[in-house]
Amino acid sequence: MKTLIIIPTYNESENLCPLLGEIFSFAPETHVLIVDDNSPDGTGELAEEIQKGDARVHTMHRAGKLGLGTAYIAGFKYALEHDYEAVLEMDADFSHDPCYLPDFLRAIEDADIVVGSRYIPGGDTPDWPRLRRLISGSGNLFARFMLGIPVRDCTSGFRCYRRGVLQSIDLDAVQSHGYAFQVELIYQVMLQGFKFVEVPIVFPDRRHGTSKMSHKIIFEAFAYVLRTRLSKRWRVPVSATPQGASLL
Ligand SMILES: Nc1nc2c(ncn2[C@@H]2O[C@H](COP(=O)(O)OP(=O)(O)OP(=O)(O)O)[C@@H](O)[C@H]2O)c(=O)[nH]1
Ligand SMILES: [Mg+2]
Repeated sequence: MKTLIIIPTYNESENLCPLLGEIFSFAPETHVLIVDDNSPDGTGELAEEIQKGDARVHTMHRAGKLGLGTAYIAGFKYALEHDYEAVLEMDADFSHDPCYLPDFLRAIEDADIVVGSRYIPGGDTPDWPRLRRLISGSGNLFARFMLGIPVRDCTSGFRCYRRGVLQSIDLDAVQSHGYAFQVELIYQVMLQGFKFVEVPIVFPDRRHGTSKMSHKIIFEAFAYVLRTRLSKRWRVPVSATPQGASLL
């Protein structure tokens, strides 16, 4: 399956080269799109340099820090325009370990969406302090039970979608930017009854650089879940039942 891995970057210059090296060692056939938001540390220029020497690498430059959600939307549109059949989302900081790529590529053969999950047997967040585990774990439960999402890690940003899944979503209508983006997207996808699979991932802390996570991002996710649940248009996703439809 022709696959594109979208990597949004903001100040990831130390991670980029080793990350691409590992990605291509585990998944040599895939292509990568780096969506850089004019990183002050030169990540965009570095991506451009790498692209010159490797036809599998593509770069997209945006004017400034416009957020993770819009970076993914821009990447999805690129993937659809360039006829990719499967599209992966992945962070640049090694929290999403490229060693799992073969699992994703295998699983997408029999599913519409593959989610890398920290909350199924085999998944873990070994480096997180108790408070971070509590925030992420309870945020996940809150989103799942309020909206009726059957996926156990619905804030995970390590995912693979079949092209038809992305085509089924009105990408211009997606509003969220941070973790809420992942929740909004999986809710939209589940509403349509696509077949999903979760594969376990161990999620270590980033290797280099600093986190862009903020209280604002956590609040956005909380507000999205509440707003959606209270909206007249809220309904239980079809995929919550075993009869969920599928592209397959
Ligand atoms: N293009 C773009 N990329 C971003 C933006 N914000 C974050 N990123 C990238 O999105 C990925 C995830 O961001 P992180 O800062 O690692 O956020 P996180 O993984 O939720 O938080 P940590 O676990 O603390 O690392 C990384 O590859 C970042 O470089 C943005 O505004 N624009
Ligand atoms: Mg990270």
